[in-house]
Amino acid sequence: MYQIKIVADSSADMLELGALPFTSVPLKIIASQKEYVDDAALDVEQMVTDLLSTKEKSSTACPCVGDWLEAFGEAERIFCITITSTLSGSFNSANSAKQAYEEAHPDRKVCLIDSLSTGPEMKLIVEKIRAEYEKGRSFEEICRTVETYQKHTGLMFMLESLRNLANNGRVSRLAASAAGILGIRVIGKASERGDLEQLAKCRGEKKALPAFLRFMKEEGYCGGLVRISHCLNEAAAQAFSQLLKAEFPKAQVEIYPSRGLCSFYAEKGGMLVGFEKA
Ligand code: X90
Repeated sequence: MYQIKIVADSSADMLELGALPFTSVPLKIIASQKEYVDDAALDVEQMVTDLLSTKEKSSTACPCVGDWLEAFGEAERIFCITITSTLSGSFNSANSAKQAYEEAHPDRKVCLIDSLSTGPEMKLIVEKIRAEYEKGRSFEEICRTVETYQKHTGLMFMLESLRNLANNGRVSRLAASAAGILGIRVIGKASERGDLEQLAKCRGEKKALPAFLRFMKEEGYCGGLVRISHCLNEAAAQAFSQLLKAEFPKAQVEIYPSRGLCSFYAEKGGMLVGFEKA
């Protein structure tokens, strides 16, 4: 069997992939006093706490071409997954790295995937690649399968604040102004274009979670895999998982804390849900 390597930027919230060669390429979070590298050493909770205590604007930076090339290493068949190209330059620099890599080594190949999403939806894609590889599928077959799979996965979010998204021009000020009002939760999804689309504003998590599930079903969820990442809000993730399992007892749900990049934008209390859909 041929050997593959999977490379994803750190917005996938993944640090390793068991036995398969995997590298996470960190984005950076840049605050006035400090730069945080979104790698395994980052203390996410500390970063979120630091950022909450400052009024100054912070920003982020995507990996550069060299970062991607370094992660590709000497692998011959690479699956490379990025955060949505609509909101980040990560895909662009990965694409330049792919061109350079394939030109320098004509026998090597990079299958580059624009997730048009982030976080838990990227994790589903990575897991799909692993499953197909373990079934013995060829590199080309897996590339095609992933393209189809992406049409059957979605990402939804629940956020308490859109401040960092608005400060960095990733959503409009108007969209951001409702969140930030005490108790308001914004529910939305990754649109087909790969940006944020607002679905509803709810007062309080108690109302938001059932609404979240209703929207998820409207999006086509019918019992498939679910991946939930949260920024310091395990309680909401657990409560949501219970609601979901009450209707879909066989649903396979995984809950985990988001890493740096997603925690920066989802902010304290935020929850991201990646799911399979019809
Ligand atoms: O290149 C960079 O500096 C990174 C910019 C990333 C901007 C958006 C990150 C969004 C993270 C927020 C909720 C989910 C949104 C899904 C939209 C596709 C998480």
